Amino acid sequence: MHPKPTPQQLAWQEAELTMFLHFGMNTFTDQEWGDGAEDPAVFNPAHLDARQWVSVAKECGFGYVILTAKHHDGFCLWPSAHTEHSVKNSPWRDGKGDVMRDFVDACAEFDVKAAFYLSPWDRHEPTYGDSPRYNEHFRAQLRELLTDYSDIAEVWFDGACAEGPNGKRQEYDWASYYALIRDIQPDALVAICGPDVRWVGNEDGYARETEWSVQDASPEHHPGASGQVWYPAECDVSIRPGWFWHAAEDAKVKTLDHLMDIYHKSVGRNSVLLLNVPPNDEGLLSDPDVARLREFRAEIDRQFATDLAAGQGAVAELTDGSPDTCWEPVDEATPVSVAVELAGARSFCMCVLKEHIAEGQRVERYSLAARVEGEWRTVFEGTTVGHKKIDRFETVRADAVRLRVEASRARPMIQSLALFAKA
Ligand code: FUL
Repeated sequence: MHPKPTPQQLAWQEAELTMFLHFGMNTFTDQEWGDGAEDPAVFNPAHLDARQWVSVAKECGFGYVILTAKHHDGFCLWPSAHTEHSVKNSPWRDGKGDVMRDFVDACAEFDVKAAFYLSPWDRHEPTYGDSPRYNEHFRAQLRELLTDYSDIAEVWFDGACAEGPNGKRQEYDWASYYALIRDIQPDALVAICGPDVRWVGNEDGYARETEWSVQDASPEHHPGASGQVWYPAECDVSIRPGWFWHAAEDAKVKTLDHLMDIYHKSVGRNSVLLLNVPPNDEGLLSDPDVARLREFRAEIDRQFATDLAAGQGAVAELTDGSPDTCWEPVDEATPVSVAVELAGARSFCMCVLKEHIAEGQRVERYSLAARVEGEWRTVFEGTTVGHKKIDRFETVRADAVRLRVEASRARPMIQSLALFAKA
């Protein structure tokens, strides 16, 4: 009755941060969208080091990394047997290199989940637009990737679609792509044009204030399903203006404040943040990007270093920091509230709430109050909570905080309530 996440969806959500690596032909041609006529000879990243990409991702707290195995220009970062348009015809490592292999090996070494982006829109492939034939070609590439590279945690499809050389619009056979993925690597999530992860609807990195992981099944992406499904949001955004690296954008890496705003409005709004950090034409993440990522990690750690509610109050389930316990009121009626008494007056300006989403998402509306010199003062009113909700308000000095669930789709299950001062 209440849709719940699969173990794979839950693990993905708990990781909170995914890194996107847009890398390929465009990195060398200074383009965002190649037309497929590019010469493989221009692909030559002299110092390519996938271990650098993944070690930086790991160090900065990203649990998943997605590589663009093939972008719209059709150039494959692995030596596909189904096209000549790939690394095998590039001068890089004398045509013996395989970016995908280096990437998955680095992910295994650093214990980060490996994922790939495979563009259905292919501007190089001659069969594109000849729908059944291209679907077969696309499935062959998918099969190749899923068979030759193990432990793929996520396959990311965007929806770009166009006419092929025959002037006909390609019709993607999504259901057959999903069936193939489920068959070969059943634990892989299928994202965006797929049933497991939902695009939030913009490329700015921002979720809505109200963000439900429970959604109506989409006829296209949930073939055979009806009613509601677990379909959590992902916010994709690039650390630079473009998705691919361009020398001219080395000075346009987003500021720390901008990234923190994105973090609060994505991870802090029940979504996963998919942050793109594009390797450069040497095959490395650039210094300004790496420096900003480290600042980003340090700032998250600083803002959420000390939970002033940890271990406080009589309702231990709420403040014990355990993902396995939660506060659940005895009866289902709302409004219902719970208070956390602090050992004394504390100043705080952020509250982090988490629902026990293993059992679904329930809270529809809530308010937070702080007891200031004996009087309860409302400091925040919100709607959905989900995996994590970060609320910011004017600093108050209070000796208790109260969560009141005003409306809920079922008995609320609140996993934690945490309080933070502005670091
Ligand atoms: C879009 C693509 O057209 C962009 O180039 C980029 O890959 C973005 C993440 O998805 O659909």
